[in-house]
Amino acid sequence: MNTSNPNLHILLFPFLAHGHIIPTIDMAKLFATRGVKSTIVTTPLNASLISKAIEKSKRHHHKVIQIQTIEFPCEEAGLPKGCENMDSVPSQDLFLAFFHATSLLRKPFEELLLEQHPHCVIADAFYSWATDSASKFGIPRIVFHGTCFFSLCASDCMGLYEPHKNVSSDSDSFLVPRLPGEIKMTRKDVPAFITNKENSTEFVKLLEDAKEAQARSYGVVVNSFYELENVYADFYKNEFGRKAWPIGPVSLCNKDTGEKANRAKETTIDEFECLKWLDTKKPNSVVYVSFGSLISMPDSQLREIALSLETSGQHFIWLVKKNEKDGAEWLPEGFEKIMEGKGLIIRGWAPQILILEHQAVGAFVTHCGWNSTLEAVAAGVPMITWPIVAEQFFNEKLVTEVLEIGVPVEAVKGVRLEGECVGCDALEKALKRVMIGEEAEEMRNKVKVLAQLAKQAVEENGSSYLAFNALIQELVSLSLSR
Ligand SMILES: *[C@@H]1O[C@H](CO)[C@@H](O)[C@H](O)[C@H]1NC(C)=O
Ligand SMILES: *[C@@H]1O[C@H](CO)[C@@H](O)[C@H](O)[C@H]1NC(C)=O
Ligand SMILES: *[C@@H]1O[C@H](CO)[C@@H](O)[C@H](O)[C@H]1NC(C)=O
Ligand SMILES: *[C@@H]1O[C@H](CO)[C@@H](O)[C@H](O)[C@H]1NC(C)=O
Ligand SMILES: CC(=O)N[C@H]1CO[C@H](CO)[C@@H](O)[C@@H]1O
Repeated sequence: MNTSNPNLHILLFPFLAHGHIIPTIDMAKLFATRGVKSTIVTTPLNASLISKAIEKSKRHHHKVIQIQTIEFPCEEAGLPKGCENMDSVPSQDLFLAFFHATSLLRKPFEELLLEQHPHCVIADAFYSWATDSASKFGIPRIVFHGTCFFSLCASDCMGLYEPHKNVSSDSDSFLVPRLPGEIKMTRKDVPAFITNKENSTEFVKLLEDAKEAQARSYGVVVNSFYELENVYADFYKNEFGRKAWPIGPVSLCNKDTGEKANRAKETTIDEFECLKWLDTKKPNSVVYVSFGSLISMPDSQLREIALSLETSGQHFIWLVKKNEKDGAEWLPEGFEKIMEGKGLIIRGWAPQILILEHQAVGAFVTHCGWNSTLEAVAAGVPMITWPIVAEQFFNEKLVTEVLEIGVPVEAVKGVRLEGECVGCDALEKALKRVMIGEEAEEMRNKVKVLAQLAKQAVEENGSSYLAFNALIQELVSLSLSR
């Protein structure tokens, strides 16, 4: 390939969960706008909706985005037929079986590499085997991370120094060694995959493998922007000697309402109905509550949340996971009637970006999944943080302590999903802190500034725009030298 402008071809392989597929579609669109061809690898059931999402935005792009499917071994892994997406796994007990199924994708994936011979593979962090698969064919593997630099750094520092072993109780706090910003944690804040290393469950092993494969990969693309966490972006590159490109927020590549609303899944509520409801509300008067698409809350917890929302006196939109919450027995008696006009409960999937961007929305109760956190930043909405698993606890620290654009739900940390449930007053207190008063005003101002910086980052010559160009340039010269 001895031309000055080789026809660069990137193979993108997102993990099979919506929170991972959606930013990958956005990334493919970004490649397309720079004249780079990309192929998204997925399974048959996930493919149709991806193609719909791409179709909607075709007119903005010059280069093709292709989809290649590989069969998903549901039955072989002990999953129900047609369960090709983490979001459709019927019970959390089957998550491991799902991960196991994804490891069986290695062989068909390698066959695809042989057939497609792309110049680069950008595969999700969960596919730890992809580094070796790609290197078999002399292809660089880049890791796509659904998280931020802060949590990558914090997780590495925790893993290296294990400060949680130095304290005698779960409530004693310690500093995360070496990490800039003097970040204090307690053992309860630390994800189980770090504290439970000895007790190596299969899931912990999986995360360890992912980390190890990441260290051997060519580099990492991160859905974040430099101005948001420059200290940690620099720290990650300089202290750990890794290549990394902050190219986000990738969701900002979606220009019009149709694209923003239909993020892969069709929303369960008519987007206009939802926005019309918001139109009747005063600016910054509505709380948006969502814990993401993966985790479902116990009924007792849902009831507590309902009561907190009622007693806080705030207006709200609450997104509840659909499949197991079709009936409303978990709601306090007559709740929806009492809350009529004040609260809107959406079951299933909501046009999250459009909701967050609406001027009526004044705060976001979030599980701190990075996808959602970044969307809140980009929309300029302060957060009430309620992390549930994994690196969400690190993301919380970034939001509440480093950026100071949110407050935590002060409660029995670390056991916020199972076991004891978080009582009404903890959430109610946090809601009031973020919605009312001087501190609320300060947080709102800070996050609005960040929202502006996010938009600038992805515009021509912005930091993410330039990082994306640098990535493409590097891949071009790599492909020439091969
Ligand atoms: C990711 O983004 C979409 C679209 O904006 C949002 O609706 C969804 O809840 C997010 N997914 C997760 C897993 O947080
Ligand atoms: C653990 O505690 C000892 C004694 O206070 C200290 O010297 C050491 O640096 C600590 N280690 C970590 C990883 O925090
Ligand atoms: C190891 O895991 C088991 C099962 O999840 C749990 O009951 C036990 O407490 C764990 N042990 C340690 C030392 O964390
Ligand atoms: C971006 O930078 C290039 C090179 O410095 C310059 O020619 C171009 O006008 C800039 N574009 C914008 C929109 O500022
Ligand atoms: C985004 C997407 O295409 N989601 C689909 C993935 O596959 C599951 C089946 O497991 C479908 O239910 C989703 O709609």
